[in-house]
Amino acid sequence: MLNNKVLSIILGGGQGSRLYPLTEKRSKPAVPIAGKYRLVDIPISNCINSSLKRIYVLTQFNSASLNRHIKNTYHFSFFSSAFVDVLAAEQTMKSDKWFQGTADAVRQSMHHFLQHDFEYALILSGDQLYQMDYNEMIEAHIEAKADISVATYPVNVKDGTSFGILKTDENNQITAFIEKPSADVIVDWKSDVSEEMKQQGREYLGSTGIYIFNKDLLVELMKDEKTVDFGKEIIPQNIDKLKVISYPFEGYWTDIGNIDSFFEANLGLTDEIPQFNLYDLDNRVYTNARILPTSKISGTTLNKAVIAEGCLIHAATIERSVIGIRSRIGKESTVINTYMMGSDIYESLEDIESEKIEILMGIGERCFIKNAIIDKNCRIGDDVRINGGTHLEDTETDTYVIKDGIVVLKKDAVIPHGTII
Ligand code: ADQ
Ligand code: ADP
Repeated sequence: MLNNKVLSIILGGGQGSRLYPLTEKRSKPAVPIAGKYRLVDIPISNCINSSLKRIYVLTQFNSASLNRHIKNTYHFSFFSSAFVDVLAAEQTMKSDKWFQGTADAVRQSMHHFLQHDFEYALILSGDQLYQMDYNEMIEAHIEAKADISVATYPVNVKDGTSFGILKTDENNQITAFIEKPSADVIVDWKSDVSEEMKQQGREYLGSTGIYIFNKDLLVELMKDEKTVDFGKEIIPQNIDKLKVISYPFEGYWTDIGNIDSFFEANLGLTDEIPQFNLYDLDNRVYTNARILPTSKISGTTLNKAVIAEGCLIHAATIERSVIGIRSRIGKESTVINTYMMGSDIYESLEDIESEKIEILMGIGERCFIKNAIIDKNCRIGDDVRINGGTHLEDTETDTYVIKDGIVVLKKDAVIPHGTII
């Protein structure tokens, strides 16, 4: 049983600045995705589906919503050794600093890990969308008698500059590694990839940031307090000294660490056959079971719409959009290319009828919303027009941010009737 040998450590998020403003009021692992899940559900579900059930989530700051989510979602039998625990950066006598980087986060939590029996540490990122059976990677690691394994994924030249890029020998041993090479440097880092990958222009082997370390080695490496990051330091500094193996992964895998990739990964779920399969019952994605009523939709033309539970929809049209839990959308509104995260509560009928609430939670009537991310609990008035696109410049106001043409409404934002963005 690998579960007894493996401890899973999820790097839940540093500052989360690339996902700002979604991380303005919550820690990154708690960012809602796909209408009803949170980012952290992806790696945790992968662990559970791989029967690895001793899981730590490391995060820079501890938001109430993250703790609540983990506590409400992941219940294991009283008699099992399974757990999902959140470790937030702590200030101890030994360290008065927050996590400096990924390796530093692991170092600072080492005393928690060492309370468990394990032979391998599986280190995962918290901001990626993929389904992977980690057992296969662990078995490959054991078979190769590796010290460290890195899961790799072929990427194109444009994406390559935001990855660790590596080269391997015929035994998949990593012979060279460079963290986030610049555009002029990366061209020298091509690998001999399959014909299919070549045709897609994916000729560079990128690190997914998914690592396996032998425990004793990890303990040893963590003693050097000067090294704070896996991608920048630990991996490149050790490929000459240790057996560092590449585990090629060819399933669907995508980084969702910035607004653009987060947006595309969510909207990708509306494709006829999405690359990320939420409907595979052998590989479930777990989340908080909220026991919500069904969604009620009236007078709406739906095309490529993914709609979560508990919504009340009267829109005219919803196209290529993901509509999250408890969303309310008013009459004659049009929603295109949008990820609406939904709401935490319903407003009561009495409140709505008493007209005490000037702008109801959700989207009002006769709105037009395109190329937007609407965070939780936003109130969008009637006749609002949000037309995102690359014609808009990056900017920030109290209620929204525009990044790469995507209009991101901040959590709890109130957008007055008739606003045009
Ligand atoms: P990045 O994703 O840029 O590159 P980084 O920002 O260090 O690396 O984040 C890795 C993961 O750790 C993310 O999930 C992040 O949220 C989390 N994280 C970062 N700092 C943290 C901290 N102090 N505490 C807890 N969690 C933290 C890395 C590798 C590259 C690789 C890409 C693949 O360095 O080599 O190609 O991942 O996405
Ligand atoms: P996030 O923004 O990450 O979704 P929250 O801290 O708002 O995080 O947490 C969402 C959870 O908080 C929901 O599960 C909901 O039950 C609860 N919640 C939020 N606001 C309220 C409220 N006004 N009354 C009751 N519960 C709330």
